[in-house]
Amino acid sequence: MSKTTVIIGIVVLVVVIAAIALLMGGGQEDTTTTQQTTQTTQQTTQAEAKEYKMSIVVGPQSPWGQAAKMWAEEVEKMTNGKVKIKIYYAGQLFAGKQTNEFQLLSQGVADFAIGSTINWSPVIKELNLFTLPFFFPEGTKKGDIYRAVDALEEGETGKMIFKILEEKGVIGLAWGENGFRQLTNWKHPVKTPDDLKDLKIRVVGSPIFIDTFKALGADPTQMNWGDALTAFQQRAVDGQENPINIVIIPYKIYEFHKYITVWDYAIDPLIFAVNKKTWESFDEETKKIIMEAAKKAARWEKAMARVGLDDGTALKILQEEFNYTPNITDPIAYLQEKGMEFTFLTDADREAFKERVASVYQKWVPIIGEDLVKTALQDIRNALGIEVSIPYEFQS
Ligand code: X2X
Repeated sequence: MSKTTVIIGIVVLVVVIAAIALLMGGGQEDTTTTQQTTQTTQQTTQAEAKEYKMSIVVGPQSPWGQAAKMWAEEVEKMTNGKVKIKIYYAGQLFAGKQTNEFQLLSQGVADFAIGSTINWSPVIKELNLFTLPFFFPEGTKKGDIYRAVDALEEGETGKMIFKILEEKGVIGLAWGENGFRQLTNWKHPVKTPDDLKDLKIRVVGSPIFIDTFKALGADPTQMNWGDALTAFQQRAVDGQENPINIVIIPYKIYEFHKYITVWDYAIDPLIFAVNKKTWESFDEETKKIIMEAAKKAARWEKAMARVGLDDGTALKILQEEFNYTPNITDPIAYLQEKGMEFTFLTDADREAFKERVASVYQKWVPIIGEDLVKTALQDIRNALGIEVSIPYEFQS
């Protein structure tokens, strides 16, 4: 070994020891400085092109998920890439627990969401209005029940609800639709309340569902959507309830359940919404773009929820306004081809179910608020000229 080699060896050793010492303590200040620099750089980049988060409970196979994409893409395009929105499908932002979505949105963990009123109803009690069982009347002609829903959303009721959301830090921009929820099961047809007796039904984690299905004589069990398909497949439950176009078809529920009852017992509107602080951070022009894009995507999505189930209005909207014809325009025939057996309820059949749920009205109308329920009845009266009777006596 030459003298030079030894000297080089010592120098290397000293450098290594110094480096270790630096890492173990002496260098802490330097590391912090580096972290701070990185953070500042990140903040600057974010300010230039901030990426916003949008929460969706279902996946992109549903028109509900597709509307999210439509909304986000339109906003990005119209703002020239200034507002980028990343979509978190299938409940990724709240680890599957769908009733947490509203809190995450109001806290700004999510900036945007297309939320189901059911999933938000444990926090916003007024949203249980839509799940009062058999509240919406079929009316006298096909499509009336949808006109009743629109009347509420576009009328006083909708205004009151958006005001309540705003007080909780969320701005509602447009109404979409999951749809009227229909019952499916693998065991047998359901036409009367007695047919529910031996059925274990998966319901969402919103308490009014447990009350309703108990009142109807079924055995309800709460489950997140993320766990539901496995439960259907393994027959851990016998049935479930969800809308035809937005959930039953995209999630191929016909692979698990043969029987479907079209009973229109509850509507599940979707709300295109934004966190209030995020909203206020936008300039007027950007707000206008986001609002218009929400309205457009919601109009498409709502028509998708109704196509083939209403009086033909939805298909007309899709074709005339969006130049779009969906693959399935007759969802009932489609599900029949897949082997499903349909039971349609008459008004009299629905009444028999409605009589069983008086206790649900006794408990839930005061929680929802008598004023809001009265306003909803008034909105329906204005639109359809129908007096809806509910199994409840108003106190005030
Ligand atoms: O969980 C459900 O049933 C679903 C997908 O319809 C909702 O998110 C309310």
